[in-house]
Amino acid sequence: MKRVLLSRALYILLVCFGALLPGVAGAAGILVTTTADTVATDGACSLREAINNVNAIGETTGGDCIFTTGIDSIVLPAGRYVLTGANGDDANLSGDLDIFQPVTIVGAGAASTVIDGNGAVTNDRVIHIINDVRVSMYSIKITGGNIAGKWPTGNGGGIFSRGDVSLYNSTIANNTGTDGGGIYSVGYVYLYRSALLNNLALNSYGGMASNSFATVVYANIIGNSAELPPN
Ligand SMILES: [Ca+2]
Ligand SMILES: [Ca+2]
Repeated sequence: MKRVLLSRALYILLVCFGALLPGVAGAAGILVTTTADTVATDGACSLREAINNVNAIGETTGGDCIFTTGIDSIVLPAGRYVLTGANGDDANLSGDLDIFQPVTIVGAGAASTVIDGNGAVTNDRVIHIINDVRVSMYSIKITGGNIAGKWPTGNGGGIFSRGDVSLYNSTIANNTGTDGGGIYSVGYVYLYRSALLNNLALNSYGGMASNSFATVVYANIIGNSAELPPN
């Protein structure tokens, strides 16, 4: 009897925990099936195409990526997702990934699921959260963003967010931006068991700059640098 009660308590705990982690348990997700940064009806679902569906709240990929009502997450298997194309658009066409709607992106581990901004080629950051929406990322590494220019164009080498961004078990490493080498956020930032490593600000705030509140729990913030002091 005691074992049954314990099991039921554990089940309830897990259900409650799952409810707190949208996209991780019990929610529908878009499965990315290629590491290539392509937008083409080719039978494969790229990360950029998955984000296009989230942004459109509908299916835009000729059936390559699923989309059904209630989709709230993108599942990103292990691999290196290298971004390509020019910077400068805010429509998720190329360069940085432009996100307009709430979404949870779930990787396989910060050591194995890597989104590489490829800034040496794109001259762009990695992730751009355009609207004031909530974006959560689990078990992902964001690296290789490289963007310069006056505010706000050049800020946030890894992530520029106008929404609420949460990172769980994730790493933001080796990104470069004008202010906020790793992250520049207008909205709230939550870092849980995550790391800001070796990011560079060409101006100020090497690891992270936030105009709002930030909560940092069990984080490693190491090796970030800025070329100018905060003004
Ligand atoms: Ca495709
Ligand atoms: Ca872009």
